[in-house]
Amino acid sequence: MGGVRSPLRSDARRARRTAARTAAGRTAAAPVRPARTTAVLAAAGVCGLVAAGAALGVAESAAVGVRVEAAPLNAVGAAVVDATPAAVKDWAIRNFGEDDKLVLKSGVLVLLTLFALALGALTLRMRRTGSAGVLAFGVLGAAAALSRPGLGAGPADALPSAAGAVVGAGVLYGLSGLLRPPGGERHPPSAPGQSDASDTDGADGADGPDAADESDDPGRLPGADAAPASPGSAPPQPPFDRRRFALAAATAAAASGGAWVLGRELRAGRAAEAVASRDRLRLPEPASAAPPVPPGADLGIDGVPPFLTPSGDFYRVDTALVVPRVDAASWRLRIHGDGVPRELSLRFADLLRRDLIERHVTLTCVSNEVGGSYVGNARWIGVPLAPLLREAGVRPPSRGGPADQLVARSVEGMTIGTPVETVMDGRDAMLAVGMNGEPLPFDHGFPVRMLVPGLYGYVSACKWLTELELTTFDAYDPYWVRRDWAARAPIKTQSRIDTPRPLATVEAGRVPVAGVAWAQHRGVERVEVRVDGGPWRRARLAAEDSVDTWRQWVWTWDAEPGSHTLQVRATDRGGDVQTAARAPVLPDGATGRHSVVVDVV
Ligand SMILES: Nc1nc2c(c(=O)[nH]1)N[C@H]1C(S)=C(S)[C@@H](COP(=O)(O)O)O[C@H]1N2
Ligand SMILES: [Mo]
Repeated sequence: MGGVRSPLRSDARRARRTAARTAAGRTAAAPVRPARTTAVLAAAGVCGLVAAGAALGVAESAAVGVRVEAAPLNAVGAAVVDATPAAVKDWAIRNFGEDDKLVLKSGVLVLLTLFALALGALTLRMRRTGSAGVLAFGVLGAAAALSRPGLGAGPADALPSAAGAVVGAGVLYGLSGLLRPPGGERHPPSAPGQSDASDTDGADGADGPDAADESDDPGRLPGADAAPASPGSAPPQPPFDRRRFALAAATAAAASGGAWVLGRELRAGRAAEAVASRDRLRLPEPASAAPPVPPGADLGIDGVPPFLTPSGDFYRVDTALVVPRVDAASWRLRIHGDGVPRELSLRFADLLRRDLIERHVTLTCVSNEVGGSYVGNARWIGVPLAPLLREAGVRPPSRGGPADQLVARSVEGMTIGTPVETVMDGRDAMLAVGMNGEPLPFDHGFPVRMLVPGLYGYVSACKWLTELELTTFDAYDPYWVRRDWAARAPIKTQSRIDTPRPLATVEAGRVPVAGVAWAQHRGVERVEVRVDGGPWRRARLAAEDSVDTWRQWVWTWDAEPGSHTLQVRATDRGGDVQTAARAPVLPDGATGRHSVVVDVV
């Protein structure tokens, strides 16, 4: 509570200085008021902060009884994420990368701190209005929680914010009541012409008439009125009973800290069940194992990522401010919708009893800039999706089925739409349960995520999956489509130079230029490199694992001194050459060619 004490102590010093000046015969009113005002203001700020902390602490532990997402910080953060225009979101992903969530949470906290300070200051003049302000924030938090009707969300999501706000408002009201002159004494009568509305207030915050409490008189703070009316009267009153205030503030802060910690602990306990369910899980042997990675698929060149991306290095893109911790034991998947004669409801164990496939698949994010890092290749184990849909009676549109869109829903309310035709066209679309030989990491969708080779993640790769609904593209726009991204988005043919790095300095002579290229489900046919806009040179391609995986490539450059621009392009099996035309990532993926400028010495 150092933040509480120091302003009070410095106030004591100021009061002494003021007293000395007063004794020296200076006019009291003008110089005294700012000093006391500062002390009272600081204490009022403390009131605001403690009240905000109490509100958050209570809300946090209340959220344990509802859902993590219903805790106000999470709810407001999520609502901000949802309301952020696609272009801004994309800018944030680009500039903050995987720290974007941290930046968002910090931003919300900073704003909240400022508002808390402001409300604290407001209570000095309008005690009830200030406290009511806390309630207004509760309404905001509740509205944010309710604005995300994810699965399992309901009116109860408003409760944590409401409970927090009521407690926070009470704390603010009570604490600010202590910012009045001590001893229950009435202030000395005001000099003529000075209206002194707060004089009618009881010193202990047992409020007098409303009009006094809601005084709008500018420049007049309750504590400041404790200044002696004239030199030579009674010794200067401290603006309020500091000890009492500090004790109350510290108690409230400690209690709300306790509530916060309790909430965290309870939540951790719940997460522990999910963690245990993951630890217990032994993935069955796949009925159809991935063909071994061909020798030569990994060129082993310094600076080029390995053919298989370790799960810990795999990029992560999602809107989840709290990574869902789903207990596999209580997980369910429901498959239903248009043209589903036999609805399915599956448990995790039901999935594992089916024939599993294991495949290498390269996943790419639509937000990946040309040359960007939102692409990774893993060995996935999962249940083939098309047979599951057929069991439910689903027919693709080409066979007369009424639904052309498969909407996947996650436990936290994400919706991702995929063409039914694509899912059932024979590719290895799956409900993945394993990644690189282990159960899915929580970050990547434990216990089950969808995966469809050849489609960007936002139209295929729903993590923390819990529902599959058959519908049409006409009838339903999933999450990202409502935010201006394309409804259909096959991955575009791309290539990237990983070495040399941009603006690297290299020695003249033979320099390996290398990287990766991808054209999922079509396959990479050719990669070419050129220097300073010269003729295209064919790079050596690493062995192909499958059309669904990226390929490394290398070209040996006879580098001459000077500044040079290297550029790369890939051609896919369909004969399409990666276009030079630049397109932004919105709405359906960036195009253009990656270039790197290097200095040769
Ligand atoms: N539940 C959920 N699933 C999601 C997302 C999300 O925000 N929430 N993002 C999608 C996007 S945009 C991508 S690119 C992939 C990323 O998967 P990864 O984080 O495992 O790499 O997940 C997809 N699945
Ligand atoms: Mo993505």
